[in-house]
Amino acid sequence: MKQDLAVLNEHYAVNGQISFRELGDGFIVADIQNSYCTASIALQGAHLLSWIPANEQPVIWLSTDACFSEGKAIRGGIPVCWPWFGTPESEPSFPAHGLARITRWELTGTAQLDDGRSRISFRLTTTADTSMWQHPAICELCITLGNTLEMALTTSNLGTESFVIGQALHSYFVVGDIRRATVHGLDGRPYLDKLEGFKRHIQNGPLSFDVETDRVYLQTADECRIEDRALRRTIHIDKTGSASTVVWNPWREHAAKMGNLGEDGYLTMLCVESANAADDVVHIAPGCSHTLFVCYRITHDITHVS
Ligand code: TA6
Repeated sequence: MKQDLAVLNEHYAVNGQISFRELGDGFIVADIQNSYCTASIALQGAHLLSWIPANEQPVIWLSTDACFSEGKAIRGGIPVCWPWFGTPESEPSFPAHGLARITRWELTGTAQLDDGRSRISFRLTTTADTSMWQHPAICELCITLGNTLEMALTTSNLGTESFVIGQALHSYFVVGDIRRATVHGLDGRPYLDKLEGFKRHIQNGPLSFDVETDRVYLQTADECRIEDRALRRTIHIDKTGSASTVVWNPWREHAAKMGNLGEDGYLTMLCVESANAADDVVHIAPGCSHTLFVCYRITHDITHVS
């Protein structure tokens, strides 16, 4: 059954917690509100657009210049990069970060949990005939929304041959001022610096930001923290099933070239992406599956606000 607005609101709305609306020309969004948070998720890409815990500033950044039209990547939120990260060397014409984020997913479930949190799940099915990715597979995203945000991205191989995926939850986080934010949890980890032709380095201490930064950290399963001295909060990024962490801020010049980050948008966003990219891509055998899981939460424990 085609999942149009009427079908979605009839079969998947949850009274007072989950409803659906159109952002124009068939671009459908789920709105979630419960005692812990409000959120919005586009059916294209199962793309989370916002998450605002109660009594908290927005946690997920969305460009004021983001556009919502079928088949076009959305600037901000949490793009699901799948089944490749970046652009495949062998297929430079393929869309950056995969086909999942520019494809409409099927809604598979909505629920209000006993603890009052909301849960919503989506599925993307590929076959031997899928353009750019001829593998029978199912990619599922289960999102649980409360005063924490949990996302489980599961890939199942339905075919008879192994395949390799690159993937990321390409999360754009809100910071009060990128110049007063630091990322902790990557000290000592190897990383590929995209701005130096993916030259390999080792991270020394926390990351601070005063220039364009675009790095793929490898072999790291560790929790990351964004310490935001401007908003006097810490965003905690826990993960499992992810060996890479990507850190990106375009800074002024690149942001201006990209043209859709809004006026000085780069100053209030920071991507810390839980991924499997570069050396860390995932091999999935027939009949097997893999899950990348993240949990985001906020604490207010920053004392030094220099
Ligand atoms: O995740 C970092 C990155 O790969 C950067 O190199 C930059 O291209 C960013 O993603 C934005 O990608 P997008 O395809 O969303 O414009």
